[in-house]
Parts: sequence; C-alpha cells; structure tokens
Amino acid sequence: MRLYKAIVAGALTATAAAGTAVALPVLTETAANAASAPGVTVNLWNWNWKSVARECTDVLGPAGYGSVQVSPPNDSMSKGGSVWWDIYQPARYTLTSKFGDEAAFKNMVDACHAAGVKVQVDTVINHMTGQGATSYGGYGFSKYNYPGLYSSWDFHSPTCGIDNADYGNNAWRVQNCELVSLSDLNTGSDYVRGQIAAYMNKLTDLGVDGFRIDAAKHISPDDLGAIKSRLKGSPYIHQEVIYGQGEAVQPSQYTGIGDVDEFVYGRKLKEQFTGQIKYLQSFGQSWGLSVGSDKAMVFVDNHDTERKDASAGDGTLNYKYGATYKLANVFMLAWPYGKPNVYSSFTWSNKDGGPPSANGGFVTDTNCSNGQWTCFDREMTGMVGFYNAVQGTSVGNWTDNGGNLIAFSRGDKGWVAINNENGSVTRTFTTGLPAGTYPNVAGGGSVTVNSGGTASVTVPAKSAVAIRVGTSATPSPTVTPTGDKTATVYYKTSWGTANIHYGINGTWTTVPGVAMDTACTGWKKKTIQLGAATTFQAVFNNGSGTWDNNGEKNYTIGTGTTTVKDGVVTGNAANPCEGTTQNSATVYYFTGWNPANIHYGINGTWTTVPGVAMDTACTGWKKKTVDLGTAATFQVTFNNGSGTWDNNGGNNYTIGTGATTVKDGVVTGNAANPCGG
Ligand code: LM2
Ligand code: CA
Repeated sequence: MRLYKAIVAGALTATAAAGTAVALPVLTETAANAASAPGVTVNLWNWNWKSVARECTDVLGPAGYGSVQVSPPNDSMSKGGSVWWDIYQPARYTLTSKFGDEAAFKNMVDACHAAGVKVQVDTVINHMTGQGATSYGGYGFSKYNYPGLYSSWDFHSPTCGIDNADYGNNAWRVQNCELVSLSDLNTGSDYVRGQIAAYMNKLTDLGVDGFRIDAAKHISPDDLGAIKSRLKGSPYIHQEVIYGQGEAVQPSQYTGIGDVDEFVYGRKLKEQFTGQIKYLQSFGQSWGLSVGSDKAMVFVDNHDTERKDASAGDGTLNYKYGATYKLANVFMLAWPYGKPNVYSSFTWSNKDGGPPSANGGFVTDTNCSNGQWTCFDREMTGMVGFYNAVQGTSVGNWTDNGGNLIAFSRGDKGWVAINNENGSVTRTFTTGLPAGTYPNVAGGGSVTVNSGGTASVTVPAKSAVAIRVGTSATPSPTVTPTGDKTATVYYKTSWGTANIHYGINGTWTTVPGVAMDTACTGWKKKTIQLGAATTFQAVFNNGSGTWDNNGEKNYTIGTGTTTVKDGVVTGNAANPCEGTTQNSATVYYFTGWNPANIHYGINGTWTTVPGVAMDTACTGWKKKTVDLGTAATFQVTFNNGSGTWDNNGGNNYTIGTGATTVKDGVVTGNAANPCGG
C-alpha cells in the first residue's frame, strides 16, 4: 500500500506543479515517471530464454504479470549441467549462457515486451569465479584472469576469505574479502565499475527493464551507488542484501540505491503458515521486516531459501509444502506489503543438482507436465489479476476464526478468505463488494455477494477463495438508453490500444471501458450512444494500467464530433483524419475457439494482450476489420483469451489490406468472403 501511496503522491505533485501552466499535461506523462514500477514479478529461475519467451506470450502477459525476472544471462563457468550454481560464477559478460545465446535473449525480451511484461535480469557483479577453466560459451579463463576483461589487479588484494564472524562485526571484510572463495572484484576501481556498467548498459540496450543485484551485501553501498550512477535510463533495481540481526551490513544502508530483497518476509510467512495465520492481521514492518513496504521486494521463497533445511531459522516454505505454499503466495498477492515476486522453477531432491539439461548442461525447454518443473507461475494467474485490481485500496473487514482461517477485503475491489485449517469452514462473510456473482480467482467455483455485501461461503480445507471486481460470472446488466444522441470522440495517442471509460449520468462502463478503433495514424475513435444525455464524462487508458484522466478531473464531452489532444478538448471539431490515407484490412480466421482474439501490430505498435475480440462471421469463421492508417501490411496472431495462441509457429501472420482468410496456417489475400455474400 505504501508503494501505491508513493505513486499517487508523485502524480499529485506533478499535477500541482503543472497547475501553474495554462494547459494541463495528460496523466500519461506522470505515468511515464513510474515506468519502471515492476507490478507483480515472477522469478522464472533457470528457465531457458526460449521457454521464458513462450511463457510471456502464453501465460504471463494474459495474466497481468508486470515483470519476469530471469537468471544470469552472461557466460559462466561450466560444471556441465551437474549443478545449478555454476551460473553464479561469471567468466565474462558475453551473453552465451546455458540458457541460450544473445539472439535468443533478445528474442525473449521482445516477446515479453510484446506481451506487456517487463524483464529483470539477475546480475552477478560482486565476483567472478572460484573454480573451473572453461565456460558454456567455450571461453578459457582461470581464477583472477579473464582474458580481455579482468586480470589479477582488478580484484581486491591481498585476498582474504569472509569468515562467519565477519558478518557480525566487520563490514569491510564482508565487502572486500571473498564470498565462498569467489574472486572478489575491486568495485572501488574505475575500470571495474566501467566494465560492470558496460555489461548492464548492454542489457538495457537490449531492452532490459530492471536488475536483481546478486550479493549486493558484498559490495559497499558507495561502490554500488557509483556503478548505478553510470547506468543508462532508470532501470528498476532490487538488491540482495540478506538481513541478519545485529549484522554489520544492513539492508537499510542500500535503500538510497533501490529496493531490497526482503528476506524476513518469507521467514515470517513460514512461521505463520506452519502455525496460526490469525496473527497476520498485524503483519507489517513492526514484525521486524528489514525495510519499509515502499523499498521491499517480497517473496515466499527464492532459489537459495527454498534449499535451506526445513529446520533452518532462515529457511522458507517451498513447493514441497504443496497447498500451504500456495496459500502463502495467495496471501502475498492479497496483502499490501512490498512488491511481490512469485517463484517458479525446477523440482529437485539434491540441493546442488542442476536443472533439466542436455548436451553438457544447456538447459532444456520447460515442460509443465513431466514433473520436472513447478510452473507455479501458472497457479497464481488469478491472484495476479486480483493484485492488479485492488491496488490503491486498504485492508478492511478483517475476520478470523481464532485459528487458521482469515478473511479480509481490499476496499470494494476484492475479498479473500484463506483457510489453512485441515477442515472446511462455512461462514457468512462481509466482503465489501457490490452485489453479484464472482468467480473464485484463487481456485474453482463462484461466490454470490448479496446486496448488503455479505456472502455465505464454504472454504475447503487448505484452500483459498478470492473474488474481485472486473471479473464476472454474471455480466452486469447493460443500460439501454432512450433517446438517440451520439458523440464521436477522436483521441490523440501513441498507445497501440486505447480504451475509453465513460460515465453517462453517473453510470460508468466497467473498467477498462470500451476499446477505441484506430481512425488514422495517432488517432483513436469511438462513437458513443448517449440516449437523452447531452454531455458525458470520459477518461482514457491503454488497457494495462496507464491512464489519462485529465489530471483527475475527467474530460467532459458533448454531442457531435470532439477531439481530445494533449489535454485539450475541442467540441464541434473537424475530423482530424480527413484527407489522410486510410487503409483497412478485414481478417477472416477459421477456428473452433469461442471467443477468439486478434492481437496485432502496425508498424511495431501492438495491441495490448490479448488483443481485440473478433466477431462471429458464420460457422467456424471469426472476423475483424482493422484500420491500418497509412500502413499497407500488419502483423497478426490469434488467441482464445485463455492462453492458447496461434502465432504461425512463432513467425506471426503478415496480412495486407482488403479481405484475407487465415485457415490452418494458410493466409489467402484478396480473398472472397468465406461466409458468402
Ligand atoms: C548469491 N547471492 O548473494 C546467490 O544467490 C547464491 O546462490 C550464490 O551461491 C552466491 N551468492 C554467489 O553468487 C551459489 C551457491 C554456492 C556456490 C556459489 C558459486 O549457493 O554453493 O558456491 O553459488 O557457484 C560453489 C561451491 C562452494 C565453492 C564456490 C567457489 O558450493 O563450495 O567455494 O562454488 O568455487 C569453495
Ligand atoms: Ca565484494
């Protein structure tokens, strides 16, 4: 929640500052300042690039995940697939890792961006190797000697090893001696800082949006700050600074640089979910979390903590805890603290063992049905939608059963019940939601909320029920207006998808509103039936959380043709597209899907995933007409709205103007209408 307040505060400040100017800027400018906000992150640890790309397109984008965190992409020491941890011993910064080469990495970043998912990279910059002589990319090195990159004088020397006692009383040794004998880079040196920044800037050039800083605790805040100052743009940064009570190096020393991976969070959730979750009512920084909500990236587990002994005080839950693990993740996505990071990786019995691989350790494609991967990201998709829907609300209607069942609302946007008991619980709960029937986004079934906001719900043992606005098992009734007034709105924007969310006499569309059509390059258009009304209220959004609400005032628009451009409303306007070239394409798609969406890009600007719903043309055929502006062709993929895609085997379909049919992978241009007529 603090995170959200920070963003709102930023928005208000910017608006107030602009208030002295004559024309108010559109809200999108403010949103751009918060562009690096990660949303819900998913850590696809040890997935290869090809599999991450596919997951972004098929699962993460459609679910609303904001970011994916990927494993170190640089060339590392090779143990030939026997262990996972060779990736934490960098050999050089070339992108030839066990997960794929630079082309595969770039393709992954592009696929994730096309799906609306940002990319964070795990960067190992404190050290190089402690053992080995060859890398996955076939490069030869030895400890302290990495030809063309670093030699012995680039490392802290004389060398020393970090002793356990150092953590308690000697920050200098924690940051200048070797962590498990890994050659410790002299991050105080200008040359070393330059090489590290060059590596990170190369990733930024490839489109990367953020970084996890591995072993940040072992780099002094001064050195890390100096490296950060050399970075391009403003990437999102979260730093691995593991909290230990009374230690010489503390997470709070790093919050000036960026966010911190909050390790106490997962330890506390393990205690509660293996005990009594009723105590979570007061869960927050007062529990001894190492940094405030606005600086914390939180997680139930990560690759290190999931491997700690079950008895270890600093261990966490992991996938082996089954339903309990899932409930803890539901809580993380429902409770306002920090920025959540969901973990999804391979299954293991040997703590050191590497991921599924072939040909000497190159990681094979993730398979979600052979038991070798948890694919836990797929179990949280509904809760990601919940998280997105409840941002900006606070916790209310807390209730518990005095033991292991808790329930709470997030404003009037969402409500969740978590049953960590061994038996089911049936109760009447106050949900705070508008009346209606809502699907359970944390599992199966649905919940009917009555007009008083209460609902009688049975929560099965070790399971959760979560409902939120914006989903509907029963669609909300549509108001049929009387009268025949209309308004045609032209909206100037660079968004690929634009929605108009509007209210007539106080009755608003369901967020995000109604998709606008492309009128011509840079302009979206929608004609709205006003009934008897002569004005209405409108705001615009891009379908993935960026809004233009006229600096919180909404736009008031009348009948006839209106243009909205850079915050200026012009009534009785001329059609801004008059005289411009206006190509259009009608696509007929043969499929058994219902619904079917068309997700398309014109000159590289793509619709927001999943794209635009197609209409049924006749049995087996869906149809959509797309305005292309001055473009003569565009790129097209199709999906069924729940994760099944047809992207022409990864190539997309290229389609031109006029009528085109797409059937069984075959594109026919200048086609006859397959439905006749
Ligand atoms: C991290 N954060 O600070 C990573 O999250 C963690 O997974 C890394 O340790 C560590 N820091 C270094 O980046 C892992 C693994 C270690 C492994 C190192 C380096 O947990 O066991 O150490 O990666 O690969 C291994 C051997 C160790 C040996 C060392 C150097 O297990 O016995 O030390 O390599 O050869 C003599
Ligand atoms: Ca160091």
